[in-house]
Amino acid sequence: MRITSATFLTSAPDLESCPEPTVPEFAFIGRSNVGKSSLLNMLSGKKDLAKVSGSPGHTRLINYFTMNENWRLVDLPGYGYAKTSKKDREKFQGMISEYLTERVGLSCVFVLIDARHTPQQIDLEFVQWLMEAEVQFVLVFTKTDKLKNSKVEKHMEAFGLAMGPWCEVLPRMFKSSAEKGDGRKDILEFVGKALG
Ligand SMILES: Nc1nc2c(ncn2[C@@H]2O[C@H](COP(=O)(O)OP(=O)(O)OP(=O)(O)O)[C@@H](O)[C@H]2O)c(=O)[nH]1
Ligand SMILES: [Mg+2]
Repeated sequence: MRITSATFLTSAPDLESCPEPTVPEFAFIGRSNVGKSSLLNMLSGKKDLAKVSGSPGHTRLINYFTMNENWRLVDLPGYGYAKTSKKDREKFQGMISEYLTERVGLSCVFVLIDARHTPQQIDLEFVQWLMEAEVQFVLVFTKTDKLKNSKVEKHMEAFGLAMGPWCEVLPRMFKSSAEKGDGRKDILEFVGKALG
């Protein structure tokens, strides 16, 4: 799929404030700092579309972007940001889980995982929760430019193995580098197919 236009649409503090679900949407989620906003910019071909930040925990809202005028990318707040208060964390968790389970028009969730690490409990728990909630998702292993491909493959395989006990059919897995543009073609092709 070629991206011919990508624009910021709106930011919503909760599900209720999200725009009318007139076109299918794809949401990015993952730990704070995993590279959600960077991947969104890489896919859109506009490097300043979503705000990228050196300090984690910046995206606090459900940020909507319109792509090619017929689908949307949604940048969700990151989970697992240690410096947030317990109350704030619970508020976010409630807001995110409501969005993920109830949003009409949500086609697929991209769960971003930092390719540099062995499987992390927080990511596994989140993915298990998505399975139980029957939310459609795929995995994207980010920042692959930062390590050897053999290591990336090893971490992806380990993640799949860790999911084994509660997951019969493994989800689709992508690799990405916002730095190098790797994964762009595959992810956009996947979206194109989902749009039908
Ligand atoms: N080398 C490299 N750095 C990346 C890549 N993706 C993101 N980064 C860097 O990682 C940091 C965090 O990126 P963001 O895109 O802001 O991450 P985020 O998941 O949106 O973070 P929050 O909104 O705070 O949850 C920034 O310094 C990015 O430049 C990548 O593919 N390669
Ligand atoms: Mg962000």
